[in-house]
Amino acid sequence: MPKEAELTEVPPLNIRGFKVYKGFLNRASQEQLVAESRALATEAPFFQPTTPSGKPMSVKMTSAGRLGWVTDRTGYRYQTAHPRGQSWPEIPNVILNIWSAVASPDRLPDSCLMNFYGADARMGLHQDKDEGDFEWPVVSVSLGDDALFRMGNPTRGGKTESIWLTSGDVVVMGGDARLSYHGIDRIRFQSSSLLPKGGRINLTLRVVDQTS
Ligand code: MD6
Ligand code: FE
Repeated sequence: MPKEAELTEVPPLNIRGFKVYKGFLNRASQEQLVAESRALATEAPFFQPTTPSGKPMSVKMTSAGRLGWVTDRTGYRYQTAHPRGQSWPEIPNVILNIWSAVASPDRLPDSCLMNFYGADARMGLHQDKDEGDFEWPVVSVSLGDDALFRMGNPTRGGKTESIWLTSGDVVVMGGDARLSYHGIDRIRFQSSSLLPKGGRINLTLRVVDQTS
């Protein structure tokens, strides 16, 4: 298990259930995850999602696991097939091991969403609420360029606080933070040498189906 770092408490973000493990993955583990991500993208190519209103998102997206998250004119949802029709690849064990270490080995995630951020990509404030079960956290892994992560509240509006996520950081949003609004304002393009051409990969792990 690539656990190299202790939990770093992030003092300004004193929200129960929100945890940032700074530097959870060392360089070798990050490189391994990049290789796994490339293999996933070969099987399940990145596509450009559009919001239900028809606006293209600035990130490119694909998934692994039994269920993948998609968005188009029809709406936001999880489905068993890539937009091109094939089933999603399995979630690699190295990614599941991160979940087991920071969430729980008792219930593995159904879905791993992979987002790619180029120079000008961002992610507006959103809640992750298309899952059928909010008892489990959402776990995210940052690879590549630095990203300014903004954390809000369980309802829209109000005060937000921001932190820079860097390559190898792992974020856990559970408990009171599970349905909090959050997003990425911008990345610092080519701030990391992990991806030679620059950019950022974010992997988010989710339990979608209710545990019976
Ligand atoms: C990102 N992250 O880091 C976007 N969601 O690119 C998320 O949307 C996110 O980091 C749920 C839990 C943790 C996250
Ligand atoms: Fe999210």
